[in-house]
Amino acid sequence: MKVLVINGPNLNMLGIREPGVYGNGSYNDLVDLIRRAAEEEGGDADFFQSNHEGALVDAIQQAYGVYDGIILNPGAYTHTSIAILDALKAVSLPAVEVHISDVSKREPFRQISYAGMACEHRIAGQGIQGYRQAVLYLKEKYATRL
Ligand code: CA2
Repeated sequence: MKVLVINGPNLNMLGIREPGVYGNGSYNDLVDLIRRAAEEEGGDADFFQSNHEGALVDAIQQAYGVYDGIILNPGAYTHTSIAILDALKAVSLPAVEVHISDVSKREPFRQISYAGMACEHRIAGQGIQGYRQAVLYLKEKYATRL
C-alpha cells in the first residue's frame, strides 16, 4: 500500500508556535511518525507540504495511478477550497481528512470542510497521532479491497 500524505499551509510550522492548539511535535516528527506507521503496516508513505492551493491540487492530481490512498490535512484550505474538493473527486482515491485540532470545537468558519466532502473518513482532535490512525484506516481498506 502506497499512501501520499498531503499537508497544507503552515503545517510546516508545527511545533514552532501555538503548541496549545497543535502540540509540540514538529513537521519532521509528523513525517517520522507516519513513515513508521506505514512501514509497520507493510506500506509506504510519501509526503508533500505546500502553502499554495494550486500546488496541493497538482499533488492530488499526480497521485492518480501512483498511490492507493491519500491522507490529507488541507490546513485552512479545508474551509475554502472547492478546487481541492474537485481534485479529490477527479482522482477518486480513498482519502482520509486529518486535523490535528478538534475543529468542531473551534470558530464557526472552521465548521465547513469542502475537502471533507470527498473524503471517506475524518479524524480530528487527536494531535499528530491522528495521522497514524489514518494510515491504519487506509491499510484496513486496502487489505479488504476486492
Ligand atoms: O487542526 C488542523 O489540523 C487544521 O487543519 C490546522 C490549520 C487550520 O487552519 C485548520 O482549521 C485546522 C492551521 C494549520 C496551522 O499550523 C500552525 C502550526 C504551527 C503554528 C501555527 C500554525
